[in-house]
Amino acid sequence: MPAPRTVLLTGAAGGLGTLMRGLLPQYGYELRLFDVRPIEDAPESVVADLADKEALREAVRGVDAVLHLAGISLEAPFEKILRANIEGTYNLYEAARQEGVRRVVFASSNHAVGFTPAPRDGAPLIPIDTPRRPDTFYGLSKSFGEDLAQFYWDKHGLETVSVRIGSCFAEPTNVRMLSVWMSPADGARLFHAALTAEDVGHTVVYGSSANTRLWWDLSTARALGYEPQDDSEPFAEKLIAEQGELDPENPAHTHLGGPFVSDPPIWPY
Ligand code: NAI
Ligand code: 15L
Repeated sequence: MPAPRTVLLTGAAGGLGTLMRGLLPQYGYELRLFDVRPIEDAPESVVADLADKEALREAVRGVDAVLHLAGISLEAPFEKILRANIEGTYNLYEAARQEGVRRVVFASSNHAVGFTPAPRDGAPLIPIDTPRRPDTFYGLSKSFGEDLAQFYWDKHGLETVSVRIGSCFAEPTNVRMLSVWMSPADGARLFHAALTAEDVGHTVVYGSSANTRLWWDLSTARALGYEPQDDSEPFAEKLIAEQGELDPENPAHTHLGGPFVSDPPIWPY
C-alpha cells in the first residue's frame, strides 16, 4: 500500500483528536476532521454524528486512511454505547468499504482486556493475544470493534491496526498510569507507524510509551516500526509520594483496567 497522505480523523474535537491535530501534520498528513462537536479553530471540519451514514460516506470519500477516534470514551449506559461505539464503528467501516478506503487505525482500549490481572513482581508482560476481558460496556464495545476490524479484513480486505491505548494524556496523573501511559509524542509515532506499515491485515497492538513499569508487551507495535521514545519514570517519585504505591488488595489497582473494573468514570453527556 502506498503511504497514506490524506487521513480522516474522527473524534477530532476530543482530547486525543486535539493532540493528534497538532502532532500528525509534521509526518506529512493532510487531515480531514470529523466530530459531532464543532471545532472552533477548524471551521472546515465535518460536524456530524457517526449515525449519519451519508455524512460518513462523504467524509471518507477520497481519503487514503481513517484514524478512528470518535465515540464514547468512558463508561455509559449500554444503549448509548450501542449507538455511538458499536453501530457508529460499523457505520464507519461500511462507509470505508463502500468508498474503497484501504486502512483504518482503530482506537481500541486497554479496557477490552481490563479485567486481566496486572503482572506483579517480575511476572511476564501481558501478551497481545491474552483473552479479552472487557471491564465495562465501553470495553465491550472496543472488543466488538476489534472483531469488526478482523471481519472487514477477512471478508473485504480492509486493513486495520487496532491500538489498545493505555492512557494518552500530556502527563501521567496517577500511579497506574506509570505503567500504561503513552505520551502524546509516542501516540503520534505509533499512529504514524500504524498508518504506514506494510501488510498489516488486522494487527492488534498495545499503545503506550516505553515505561519502566510497563504491564504489556509492545512487540506487535514495534513490529510495525514503532519506536517509543518516552518513559513515565521521571513522574514516579512525585506521584508515589502523593498517592502511595498500588495497593495489592484494591481491585482498581490490580487489574489492567484500573478504576474501570470497580468504579468506572461515567461519560457526562
Ligand atoms: P474524547 O471523549 O475526548 O473524544 C471523543 C470524541 O468523539 C469527542 O470529541 C466526541 O464529540 C466524539 N464523538 C463521540 N460520539 C460521537 C458520535 N456519535 N459521532 C461523532 N463524534 C462522536 O476521548 P479521547 O480521550 O480523545 O479518546 C479518543 C478515542 O481513543 C476514543 O475512542 C477512546 O475510546 C480511545 N481511547 C483513548 C484513550 C486515552 O487515553 N485518551 C485510552 C484508550 C482509548
Ligand atoms: C480509556 O479508554 C479512556 O478513554 C481514557 O479516558 C482513559 O480513562 C484510559 O482509558 C485509561 O485507562 O486511563
